[in-house]
Amino acid sequence: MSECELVVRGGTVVTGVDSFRADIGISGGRIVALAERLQGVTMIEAGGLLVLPGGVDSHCHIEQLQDNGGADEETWESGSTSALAGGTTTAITFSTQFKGRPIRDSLAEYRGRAARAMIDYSFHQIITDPTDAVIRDEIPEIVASGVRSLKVFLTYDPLRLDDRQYLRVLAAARRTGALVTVHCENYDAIKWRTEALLAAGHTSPKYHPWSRPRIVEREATYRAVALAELVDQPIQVFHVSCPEAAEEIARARARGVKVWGETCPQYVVLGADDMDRPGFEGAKFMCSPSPRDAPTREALWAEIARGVLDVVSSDHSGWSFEGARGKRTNGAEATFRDIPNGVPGLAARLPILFSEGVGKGRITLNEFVRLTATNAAKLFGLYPRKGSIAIGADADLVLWDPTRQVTITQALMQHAIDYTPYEGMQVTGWPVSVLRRGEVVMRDGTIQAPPGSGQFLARAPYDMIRPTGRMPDGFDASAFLA
Ligand code: DUC
Ligand code: ZN
Ligand code: ZN
Repeated sequence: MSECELVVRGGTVVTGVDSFRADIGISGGRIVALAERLQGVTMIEAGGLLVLPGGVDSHCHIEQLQDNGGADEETWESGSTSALAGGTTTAITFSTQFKGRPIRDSLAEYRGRAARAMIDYSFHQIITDPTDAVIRDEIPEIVASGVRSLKVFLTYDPLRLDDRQYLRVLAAARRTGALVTVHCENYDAIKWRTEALLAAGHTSPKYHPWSRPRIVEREATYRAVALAELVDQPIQVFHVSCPEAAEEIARARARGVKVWGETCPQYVVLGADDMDRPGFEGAKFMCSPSPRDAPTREALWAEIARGVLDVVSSDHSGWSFEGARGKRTNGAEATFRDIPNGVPGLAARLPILFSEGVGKGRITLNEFVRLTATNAAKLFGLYPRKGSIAIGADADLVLWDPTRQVTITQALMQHAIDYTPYEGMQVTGWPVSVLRRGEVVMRDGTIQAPPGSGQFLARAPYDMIRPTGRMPDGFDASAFLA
């Protein structure tokens, strides 16, 4: 065959199903050959290394717009840098809806900011106010533009939807061919317990998990899934933190409901006890749902291994610790209710999952690839362009040293946030270089991609999220009501 522009030689190629020795030939940013002894104009040696598809992080918050006119501390440049440092080449982030303002305006502003990305990207559109105009006009328009997933919150002021609003979004998604992703916690139960905890003087970060025990997640997960079943609309449950919520997903799947579950590194390695560190330190670990206890973490690994939770995203949502912004935005002594939720984890995602998962025998190497790249690419309509090593796929590759021992530090994360909750954690396995569409964009932690070199990924209709056609009494209410 003709000479390739670039060949990655001598590595062990790992996909979601296979591991094999092959050279990878790349031309025009795509994989054009998988064979022995390929020749390229440029050769990259991968002997002794694993060659993985670039990580696909389908849930992270980067430069997300806020209703006060600001945006997340993590910019597209810092967020891309951190992603590439950790072996992630594609991310799906969030465009927000501000009540009373057209979504198309905030989406356009967000797209403008994302134009500085160095990774490839797509968006979920958050729906906070499903007005008639949003349901009839804006959602179809947004989905047609390639933003083929909607995000809803069943808790959090001022984002949460009530059940009727959630049904409206499900129905609109069904009509337009979008996936709905759901934050599942019970709004009133959390509010009630939070008020009681504060009245009792329990204000420190330690009480954040007390405000939202596992049952509030199970309840909301059950409800989210039941209403999705009623409408016959596929959903993904975000950031599952406990086996009770996973059980609701598994039961629905067994009945043929199209529901998928995601979890994140913080739920398999951090714990509620981290929020009990002295002083304000616990705020560093505060995210919702809350990290739980050791038996829960082990139960989550089991749900990952049996495929109920089939995507591990970062839910990277950074708030710096020092200074008057970030975690202290509502004061240095803010109660757990008023401390912003979220932990940064873009760069740590692959190393933690590899080390704690593959390294400790909880998952296989191919499962690791499925969980960190392939399954998200499939579920969000990016496959096989992303998430695979196959002829025609984008040449997004991670050269991975499975034996390298690293202590995670803030400096290695290369994000804009001023801490990592994983500081000091020992991992085995680390990305040594990253290719994005055939260009070397990271080598030994040094990022070589110019801002603006990332591409927006418009997502076309795809089969995986096609409704089943089954609904109670065969009556499609979504066809009659906007
Ligand atoms: N919880 C979310 O739902 N999103 C961002 C961060 C968090 O903790
Ligand atoms: Zn969420
Ligand atoms: Zn999130």
